[in-house]
Amino acid sequence: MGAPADLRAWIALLDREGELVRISAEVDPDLEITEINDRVVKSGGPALLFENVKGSRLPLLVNQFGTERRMALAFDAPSLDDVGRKLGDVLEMQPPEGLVEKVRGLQKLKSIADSRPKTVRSGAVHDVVLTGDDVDLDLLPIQRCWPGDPAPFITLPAVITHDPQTGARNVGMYRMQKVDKRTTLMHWQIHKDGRADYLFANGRLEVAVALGLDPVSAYSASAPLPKHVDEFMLAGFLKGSPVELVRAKTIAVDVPANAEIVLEGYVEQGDVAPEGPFGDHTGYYTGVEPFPVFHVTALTMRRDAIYPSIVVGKPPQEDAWLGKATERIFLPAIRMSVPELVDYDLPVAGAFHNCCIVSIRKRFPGHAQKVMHAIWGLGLLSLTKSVVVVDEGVDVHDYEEVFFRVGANVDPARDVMLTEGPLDHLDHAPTRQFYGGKIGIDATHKGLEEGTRDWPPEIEMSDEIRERVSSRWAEYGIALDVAARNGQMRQSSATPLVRR
Ligand SMILES: Cc1cc2nc3c(=O)[nH]c(=O)nc-3n(C[C@H](O)[C@H](O)[C@H](O)COP(=O)(O)O)c2cc1C
Ligand SMILES: [Mn+2]
Repeated sequence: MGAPADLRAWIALLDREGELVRISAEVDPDLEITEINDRVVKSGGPALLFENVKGSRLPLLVNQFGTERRMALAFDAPSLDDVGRKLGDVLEMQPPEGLVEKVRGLQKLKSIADSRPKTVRSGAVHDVVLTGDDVDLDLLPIQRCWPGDPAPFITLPAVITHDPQTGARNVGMYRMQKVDKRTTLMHWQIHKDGRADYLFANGRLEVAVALGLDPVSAYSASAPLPKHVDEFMLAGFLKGSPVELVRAKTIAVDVPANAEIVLEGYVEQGDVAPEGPFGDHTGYYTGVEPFPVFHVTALTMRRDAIYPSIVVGKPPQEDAWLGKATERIFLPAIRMSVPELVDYDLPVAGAFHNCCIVSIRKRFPGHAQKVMHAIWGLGLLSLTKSVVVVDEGVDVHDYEEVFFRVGANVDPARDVMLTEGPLDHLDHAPTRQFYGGKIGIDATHKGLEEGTRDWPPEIEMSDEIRERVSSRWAEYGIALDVAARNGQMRQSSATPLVRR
């Protein structure tokens, strides 16, 4: 079947799977949709297609990614870990031995070849083309998400730029505050590739913004790839078919041919305006800062275009699942440089940059500290504020178990490392923006090798007794809800989101 080819195929799939509700009652994009969506997201409810949004003829789709099931469905995969394995298979490709392996190797090479975006001559995104004075962002049902937001924000865009020096494409997801009919702001944070393209520009930088993509392409805009890697290539690879691009109408940038909506335009060096405040994924309002002004030169759309939106706020929100997809998909890539890493978890409540729990195969004294430093040196993970390291065999997704290890295995005077480094653009806690303290907690076992006392053995029942009790269980006549027994100690607000 394959991953959905465009937003419409995705909506049809969601519908068939009972994962979509159409709402015909008129709703206000000013705050009302946020409150409706918030209740649905928090109860694990369906994607919402609002067909009658006040002030616009376009329907609005929200919560398309709001559960683990829908996120896996988007990739046409049984689970997010399967998507990660697909990438891992290619990263860890070895010279094939024997015919079967050679054929399998060729299939992998084909999947890499397919990942290259393909240029096509025309696309449905150009059904409607508005340029110059006809450009009117008021046509779109842009949400104002939270009471403290000063304006509506476009929240689920794929922003396409090219590196002025190398020509390499970059696609990123950055919120865009609406200023007027033909202008928005572009919230490029300082650590992001999109920002770097802008800073390299000598004067003007052309920018295209695609709205309403197939779910894998939309996801890929949020993926933390190295700067020189095109996010649409990742999308093509994960979809198993190339992203189809068509030349934009007013700028020299290619845009997804089947996007619902595209905004074409430019930003210019020195042309900035105050952005925010914005009710952010940190759970707080991000303050006002200057950001580049995006001038829209064309608005193109499919006939009966559908506008996509997402609401961030106090976690958990829909973006939790975009983050969890990244966590799972990038595990094999992280293992390429940190092979001792068994698994990791970025708790949703930690807004992704606040906390990272890793389990490692510990081999030598200081190994946990090595891995902390590796995390603090890896791509956007480098912004992580706290790293907790546990031994292999500890389930990093089980926060009760992690808490148990931290409590039991840590001598705070010995196992807590405080250091400093770059912090997330949105982190309001450090005294200085962008830079501050980091904490590493080594909750692995220690022992004589690391200069501590002998480490005691953990309590485990013997296999023999376990098996005996299992086989005799009926005899005892004790009725037990097995799920409850296993889960009893773990039921808390910290129940992990990803269960495998
Ligand atoms: C819903 C959502 C909204 C986001 N908003 C922003 C934003 O406003 N500014 C930003 O710099 N990153 C934002 N991000 C994170 C970036 O999309 C992400 O870091 C991506 O890797 C950036 O791509 P780049 O490194 O190619 O620039 C957002 C992510 C999601 C899922
Ligand atoms: Mn990038």
